[in-house]
Amino acid sequence: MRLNAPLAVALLFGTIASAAPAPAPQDEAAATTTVSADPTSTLPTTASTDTAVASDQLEDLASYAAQQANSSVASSNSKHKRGACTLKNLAIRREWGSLSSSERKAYTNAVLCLQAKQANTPSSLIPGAKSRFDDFVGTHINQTMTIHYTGTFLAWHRYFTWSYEQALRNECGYTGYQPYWDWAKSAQTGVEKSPVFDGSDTSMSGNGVYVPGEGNVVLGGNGLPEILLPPGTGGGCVTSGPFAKMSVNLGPVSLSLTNGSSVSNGDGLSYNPRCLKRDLTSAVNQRFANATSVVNLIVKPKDVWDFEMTMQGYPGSGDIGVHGGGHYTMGGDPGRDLFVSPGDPAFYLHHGMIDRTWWIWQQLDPSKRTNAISGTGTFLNSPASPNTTLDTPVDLGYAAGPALTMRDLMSTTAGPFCYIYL
Ligand SMILES: [Cu+2]
Repeated sequence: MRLNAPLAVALLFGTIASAAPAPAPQDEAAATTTVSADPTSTLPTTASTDTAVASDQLEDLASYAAQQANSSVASSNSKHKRGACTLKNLAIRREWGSLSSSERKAYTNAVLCLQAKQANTPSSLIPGAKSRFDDFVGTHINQTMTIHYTGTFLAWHRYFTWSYEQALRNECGYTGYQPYWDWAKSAQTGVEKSPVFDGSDTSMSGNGVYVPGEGNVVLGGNGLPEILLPPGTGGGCVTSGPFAKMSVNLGPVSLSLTNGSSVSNGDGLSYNPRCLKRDLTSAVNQRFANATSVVNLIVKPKDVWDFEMTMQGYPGSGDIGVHGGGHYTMGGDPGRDLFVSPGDPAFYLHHGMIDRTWWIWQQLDPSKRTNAISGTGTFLNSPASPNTTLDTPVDLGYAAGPALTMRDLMSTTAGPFCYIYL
């Protein structure tokens, strides 16, 4: 699809320029998280405002989810023997900080390999897509308006992140699995000190060079209250770690700047090589994606509409959710660009955590939540479009294999997927 330029420029993570009527949730709200009597009863039902306590709550929720997922894989194998996913081949995705140095290097080396491999996308379609890595960025740019604030948001990004992990493994010899970035941890330490972004050889590269005198990033407007985000501690090119020399080839499309404006380069599909910029912003991490926010997101919403809207931020609420929170914590270019954000390799660690959060939420009531979908095929249903269903196709273009349906993407241990998070 081609993007409508003024709308594209107005679009930001977590908010839009014009409020559109929200589609009615199509799934019934589950009354409570407690399904099977006992184990969940010891789980937190409200998030502690003390982030140290909330961090423990998050650990409890995550380990409950892992037990739940493990036992469902074990029982589906013994009862039906149909699933390709067994306890033996079940992949475990881990937090970046818990990987060894050599595991982290294996991961970043595989990403560099994808960036050095020829694109599959024909240059007639996306002239700026020069590498396999860019195939993913280009696909995301092309579909931005139909995969955010839609019924496909969670599942699309699950499939996208999984396909990237598969490309790293199958095309670049990576033998590990997709790591994730736990925002709750970096909110405690400060982003610059987190193992994901500390700029060391075993990080995902660090901050950009400090640019003095930056102003605020301004989100919202046009009838919605403005959200002001402070600048971070960087702003310029990333100069250390594995991605110091990488080239961002696509975009910008709707890049928020720190003087309150935004910039675009048309549809963002032409070749526009430039450095990776970051503007690490702990204040954004601590405001929107701390442990309390994550636990709240997991325990409060009882239906998937509330879950996905809370995660992305209800327009006009002043909250950009953990989704916007993570993106704007990275800042820079393409970190602040809703369309081009997968051009920062840390995108996939952020979306690993997004997926993990959804997965934990699903495991709290699997029978009701595994296949719960709410929303339509267009950004906040503007323009109006049909409801997303289990039969809705999800096509990642040249990034990945053939289109799948939503049905295939709802569980991480059925269909094509076989992974859990620790
Ligand atoms: Cu996205």
